[in-house]
Amino acid sequence: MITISKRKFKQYFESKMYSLYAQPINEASNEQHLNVLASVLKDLIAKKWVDTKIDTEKEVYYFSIEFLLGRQLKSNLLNLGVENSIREGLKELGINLDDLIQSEVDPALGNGGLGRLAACFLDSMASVGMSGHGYGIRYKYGLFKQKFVNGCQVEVPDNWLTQGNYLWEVVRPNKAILVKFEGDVYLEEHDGNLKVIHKNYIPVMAMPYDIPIIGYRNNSVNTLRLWKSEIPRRDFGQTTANAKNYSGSYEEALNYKYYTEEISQVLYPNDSNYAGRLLRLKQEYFFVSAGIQDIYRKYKKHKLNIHELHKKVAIHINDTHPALCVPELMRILLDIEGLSWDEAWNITINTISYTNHTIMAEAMEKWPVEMMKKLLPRIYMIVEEINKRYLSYLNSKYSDQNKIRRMSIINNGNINMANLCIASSYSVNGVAKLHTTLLEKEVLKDFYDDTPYKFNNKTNGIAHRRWLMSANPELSGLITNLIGEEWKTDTFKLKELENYKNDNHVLDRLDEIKYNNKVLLSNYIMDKYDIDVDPNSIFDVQVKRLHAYKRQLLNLINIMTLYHKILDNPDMDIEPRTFIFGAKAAPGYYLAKCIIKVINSVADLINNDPRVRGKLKVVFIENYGVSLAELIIPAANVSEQISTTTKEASGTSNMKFMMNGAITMATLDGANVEIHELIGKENMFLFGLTAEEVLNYNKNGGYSSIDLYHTDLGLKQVVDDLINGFIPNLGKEGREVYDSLITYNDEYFVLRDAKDYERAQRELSELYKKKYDWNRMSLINIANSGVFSSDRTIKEYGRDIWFRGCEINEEFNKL
Ligand code: GL4
Repeated sequence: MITISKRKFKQYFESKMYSLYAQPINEASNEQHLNVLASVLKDLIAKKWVDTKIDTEKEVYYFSIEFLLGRQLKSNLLNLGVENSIREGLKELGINLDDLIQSEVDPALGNGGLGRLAACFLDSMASVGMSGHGYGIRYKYGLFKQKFVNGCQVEVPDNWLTQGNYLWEVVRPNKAILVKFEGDVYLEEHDGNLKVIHKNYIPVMAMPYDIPIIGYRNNSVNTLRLWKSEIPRRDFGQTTANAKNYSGSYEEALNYKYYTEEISQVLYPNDSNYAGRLLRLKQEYFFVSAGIQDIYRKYKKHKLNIHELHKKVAIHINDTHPALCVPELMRILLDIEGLSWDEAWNITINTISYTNHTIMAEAMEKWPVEMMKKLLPRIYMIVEEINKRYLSYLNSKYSDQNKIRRMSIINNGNINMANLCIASSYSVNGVAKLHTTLLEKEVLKDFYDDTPYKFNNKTNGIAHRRWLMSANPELSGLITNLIGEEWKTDTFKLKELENYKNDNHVLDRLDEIKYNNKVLLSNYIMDKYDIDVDPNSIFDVQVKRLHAYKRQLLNLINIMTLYHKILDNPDMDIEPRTFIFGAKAAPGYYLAKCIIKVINSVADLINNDPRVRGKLKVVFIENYGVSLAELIIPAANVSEQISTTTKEASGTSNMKFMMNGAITMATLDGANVEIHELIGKENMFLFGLTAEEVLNYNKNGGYSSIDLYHTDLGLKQVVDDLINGFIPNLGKEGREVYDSLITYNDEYFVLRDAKDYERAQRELSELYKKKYDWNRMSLINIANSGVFSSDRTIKEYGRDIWFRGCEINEEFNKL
């Protein structure tokens, strides 16, 4: 927490304006105002933004190839507690703070849930006072911007660094690090000792850009360090003596420049899908090597004992993308520190912990041996040695050769990165109860049986400061009026809201706040798309990546069914609904793109049909991301969490919606299971196959979608609509979607669950008519959402993983 008076702030702002731009405030652009404000705030926190606490505390390093931060200004002001004085000060200078907040870029350095989770964790680590820092990549281009052209997704590059630099970053050239690719590795004798020599490598410079992560009113400022890849500068301190020799030709110089800069050029736009590209492997090693070397350098600078690294440092790998932390740490301990293999291994395995985020086979990273050998010769040698020793351990314990093959790190010419992570870490966690159970009982059963003590669950969470306090100020205000301020630092206190569940004044107020948020979203939709949506209709929202398993298609089939029903029965009594979608498809994911086109075509059909006016609307909001989520989620009545059971590891938007009072329509998948445990089936809408049923079907080759299609005529009608011209403007995309359901036997059980979904939707619609019952349910949802604060999640990581058995950080051991 910092304090600054309005008067002081104004002086500061003015002099900063002069020092940065040499011009008066009233001549500066909005962009300049924003730069000046960020610069003033950075000055204010500078003293607290200390480099390291490694001397006094164990430090956590969270490695993630994605950090989906969202805009920072509002959240920084909130956490610092200076929003009011600054708002007032700016007003007197003729500047509107909200304009500045809205004009900030939204750094999209992640795809979806996994990257956003990493950002929530940073916020929580700082806010609970943990010394925990992020390491990632400063992509020049973030996730593409999505535009619809004739209903189809078109990707536009996200050139977010238009001004060259990011508002909140500080570049630290004195801390640049050398990362080595390719080359030859061999052993040489030096004074009777064998030394590993790496020659002819390609040197790449990793330049650190630091972003401050400000804790909530607690004086903590942690760091997110993002690395940019560059050609080594002339004054670069580290030696490149053994590097590859370049002839000096112009062309070669250009190629080399390109080689280095390409690495941090662009974020891979896939969510839950592994593409196996060489450049991606370069990215992974690049940021891992820079980060591990950075930790090591800091450690040495503070003259700490290398034999005790694991007592001072916790390294967490967010999915397998940073798995090379294992061989990289081994490399440093072996080749630079000269430790024995056994000691290096002991330190490594006690330093590294790993989170698994998906059980979908197509997301599992498997790098070809040949690719890794060439790109990272020394790293590959270490992986090979780890595997050799691991196999000899397995062989000493088991005789089942199939089992050993499944557990092997290297198999069939590929390196299985999940296996490497599990074998080399002291903790493996899933991200929700069902997901962890599936890991233990199905997907990673061999490993669980072997080392059950490594496995644990950490149900995901969300930063309630961003997703409730900042995104929904009116609701936050009501909560504070009712139960006081304490919930802001202890979200379990939200439970006290249940005392008001029969208080009609409170329920009315809740209704009014939801309505106001719906008006804000309606205005946005009107401005952007010229579609008039009624804030009195049910806002039924599905926003997330577009993926077959998330089943936007199931939602669409229900909309079509409803549409036909109204056409057949124009006097039908129906609660008016606005169905809202937001979703990006990976550019190479053809079926997902077809689904987007189908939804857009159906939206056109319905929105322009006077027969359903005032009853049905469908809106697909372009370019869904963090900033839009902050507008959409507080305005939702219904939260669609309808993935095929077993497929969504956790989901996190389900938690955000719940905290904002939406009612969840769900399968018992991911963290919906925990939501259900908290509030019971009477406070949400459940439907669909159970996990057991899905697993059984999968073991027996699925169900027959074509049989169902022929027996359920209602379903047949909407499926046929995809190909019979009923939906205007739809060509091959309709056929593709049809085939996924009928020809390819509906892998995700869309048709199988459609009837039950329709039933649950009907019940929901009935409930909405009873205003107080609906709002009571909404209140109960908010009251029970406290457990989903990522503060809770982070404290559990601290207690069970990072600080386990560690005398320092008493606070986390107490929990
Ligand atoms: C994901 C899961 O799909 C998602 O359910 C989960 O909430 C998220 C964070 O744990 O991780 N895994 C991958 S891969 N992408 C995700 O969003």
